[in-house]
Amino acid sequence: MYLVAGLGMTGQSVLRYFEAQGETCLAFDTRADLDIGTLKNCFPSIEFAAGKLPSEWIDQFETIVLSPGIAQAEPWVASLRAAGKQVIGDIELFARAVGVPVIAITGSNGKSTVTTLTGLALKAAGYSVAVGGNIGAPVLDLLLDEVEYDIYVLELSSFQLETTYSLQTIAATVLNISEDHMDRYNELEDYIQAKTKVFENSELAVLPEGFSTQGLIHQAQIVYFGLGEEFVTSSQQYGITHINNQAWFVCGQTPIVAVACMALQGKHHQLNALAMMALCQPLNIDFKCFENVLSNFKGLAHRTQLTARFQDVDWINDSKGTNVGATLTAIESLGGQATGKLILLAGGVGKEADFSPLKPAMAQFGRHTILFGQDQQLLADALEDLPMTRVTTLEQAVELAGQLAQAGDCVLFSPACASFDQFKHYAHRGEVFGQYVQQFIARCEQTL
Ligand code: UMA
Ligand code: ADP
Repeated sequence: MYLVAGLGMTGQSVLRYFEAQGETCLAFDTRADLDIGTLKNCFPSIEFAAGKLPSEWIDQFETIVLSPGIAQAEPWVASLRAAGKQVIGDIELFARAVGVPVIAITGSNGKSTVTTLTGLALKAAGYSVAVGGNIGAPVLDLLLDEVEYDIYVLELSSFQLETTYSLQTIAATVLNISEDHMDRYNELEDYIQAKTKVFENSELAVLPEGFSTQGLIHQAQIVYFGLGEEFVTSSQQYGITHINNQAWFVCGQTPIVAVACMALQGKHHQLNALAMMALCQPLNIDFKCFENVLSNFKGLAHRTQLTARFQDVDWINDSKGTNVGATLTAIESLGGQATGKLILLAGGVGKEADFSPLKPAMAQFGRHTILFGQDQQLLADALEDLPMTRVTTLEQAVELAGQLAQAGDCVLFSPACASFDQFKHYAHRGEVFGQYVQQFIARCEQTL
């Protein structure tokens, strides 16, 4: 018997899957205040518990299906493991059941963008594609879909990979590594190890330029992607080369698509495009599919998205900037474009990050930083001596940004933190930001 631990999106998808398989399980969530009444109505044959794991359950299950939001280091999980219980995740259950090719994408930043681009390119090539995982749709729900998919494209977090053992992929990537989730990992090395698990049973490893292959011994094949000058020397490398004064995405000597066709701007998106093309290599799809997708894809919501342009000030929603690496990318790419300066709105749950890399970037491109939320003190310490103001709420931050912004400036909402102190999730935070911006603009227009 299984214990399904964690009853968020993942846990509930596991319950649906087990129900469909006729598999019995117990269901538990650590949050004592979780409304399990509704769940009991949906799954009348399953026993539920919230808060503390009932001790009489312990002899009844052999395997825990652990949600990604619960750390294996939690004392109750660690003691059950020590007592011989197996711990797996939803991706492991998926891996044991899936019968068609899988492409897996992880990394600190760009996962959702590359996952989406890859899914779109394969669809353009005529495949029936399921896209899911950390990006949103739990993988077991995809397995239960009535559609017979040809291929799955999965975004996987380090949390999901920690409890995955037998996923086989035709291609997998770790797009990049920068510090994240240091509240869950003792050292950066542990986070990297979780991420590189994605390569364990992969036929093709797609690696960023310079990525250490130490420990990656199982690959049949490795290809690299990168933007370094002179980087591309063989067909193992995806990069950019100038042909007749025009920049082209290439694989070795082979031109794939002109860089200028991309709707998305910024070097990070060029890397995302290269990773996507390399991941599709095993399918050998027509290059026109890449051109079609790259020229039409304008980016996902809450990722450096233009929310409003008012009085020559751009308001950018980068609520998905939930770690320092993402926010740094946003500052550098938007700071380079703006005719004025940046006003950065940041704060939330800091996940024990080192915020110091933000300081030189804000010193170069910033006019002011406005800090809100739980861990603003840590950000304030890291940005010491730069112009900044601390407020409590995002609403106050938006209001102040509006007062400080000058023509040509860009107000960048890229919190570098998780959202859970004041919002349901990053998407909720981004929507609320948009509402405050619209309210601010409406008030200004009334007084004009
Ligand atoms: N929680 C408890 N006790 C429990 C269960 C959960 O306190 O018993 C808390 C967790 O600590 C966490 C929250 O509840 O704060 C949600 O955890 P969960 O494991 O129930 O999460 P799900 O709703 O199943 O959503 C997860 C991913 N979330 C996490 O890994 C935290 C979603 O990614 C993913 O879309 C979904 O599975 C489907 O695969 C979100 C995320 O924030 C976008 N991911 C992190 C990130 O991208 O940085 C890893
Ligand atoms: P993830 O799913 O890994 O969080 P997203 O595609 O959702 O990644 O992008 C999140 C944020 O990370 C974006 O708003 C952008 O600022 C930044 N980003 C996107 N691609 C990259 C990349 N290749 N390198 C660094 N930062 C990136």
